[in-house]
Amino acid sequence: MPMPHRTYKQVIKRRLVGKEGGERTRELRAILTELPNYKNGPYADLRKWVQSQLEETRARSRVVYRDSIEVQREGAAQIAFVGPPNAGKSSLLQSLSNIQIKTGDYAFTTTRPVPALTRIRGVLLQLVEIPGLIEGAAEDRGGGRSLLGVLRGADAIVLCHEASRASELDAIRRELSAAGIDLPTLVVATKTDEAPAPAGSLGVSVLDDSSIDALREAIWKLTGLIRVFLRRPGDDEAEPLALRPPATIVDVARTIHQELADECRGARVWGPSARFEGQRVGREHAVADGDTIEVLTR
Ligand SMILES: Nc1nc2c(ncn2[C@@H]2O[C@H](COP(=O)(O)OP(=O)(O)OP(=O)(O)O)[C@@H](O)[C@H]2O)c(=O)[nH]1
Ligand SMILES: [Mg+2]
Repeated sequence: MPMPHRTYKQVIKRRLVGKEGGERTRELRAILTELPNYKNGPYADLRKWVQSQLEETRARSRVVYRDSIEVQREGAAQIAFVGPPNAGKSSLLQSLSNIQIKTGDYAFTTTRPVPALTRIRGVLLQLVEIPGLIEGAAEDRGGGRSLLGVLRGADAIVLCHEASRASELDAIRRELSAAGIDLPTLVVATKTDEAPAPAGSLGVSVLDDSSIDALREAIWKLTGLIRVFLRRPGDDEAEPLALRPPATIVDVARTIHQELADECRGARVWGPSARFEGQRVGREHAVADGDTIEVLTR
């Protein structure tokens, strides 16, 4: 004898409290099999309600997944900040950009990847803090696998450790290599106001502006990008464009617009790759860091 439908709905709601994702889906499915299968009336409505909950839960799982892990790429390169919990990653991101991130004197203040935009040498770069990677990440401990997935999409890694705790990087390096992640890497020793940086690490302290400037420069080198300056007719301000070498005139044009790349018939070049100032070159001319370029079209 089924219980009154109103009571039944209360019971169902109670069974769902605190359940999300797969757990909630399983519970909802179980409820569907238990519900009397009437075509009409309050029990049919109840069944419809449970089914709508099932749909909603599925949709929500997809959204939560995307919100928490994926990072929309922006800027000319993506640099991941990786390190043990409490190493000072959020504090560095904050010093390098102007975003406000939660920092804290305890482990796992940051629980999902946090992107921050910064401009280095006039080029927009994206920095991403990866929450403290722990041992076993490659076997998905602590949701490590999706974090490693974010890392895999990055262009370079800044490995952070507290100046007095360089050995904490060993476990992280093992996880990275177990996951087959092999990116250009800069090792940074943090909190050098408390302890000196060991050899092989770039020492930084958020209390020392010049160390942050040095970090900026090191990050720029790490990206491997070159800059060319774009000159437009009638415009004296040349804006920097970042390119991954080797790059040609037509690559320069393409970073501005595909149409410009199609119409480009060469360029005039001033700077390191030009034999003389204002040299007229073809589409396939290789550009160099520091060139100023005026793209010529038909
Ligand atoms: N003395 C000193 N303390 C610092 C420095 N950088 C960070 N800290 C402190 O170290 C603690 C951890 O800093 P966070 O930036 O939150 O570290 P995190 O690596 O992002 O930590 P999780 O996100 O929890 O993994 C905070 O109490 C910071 O104030 C520094 O250069 N010098
Ligand atoms: Mg953090």
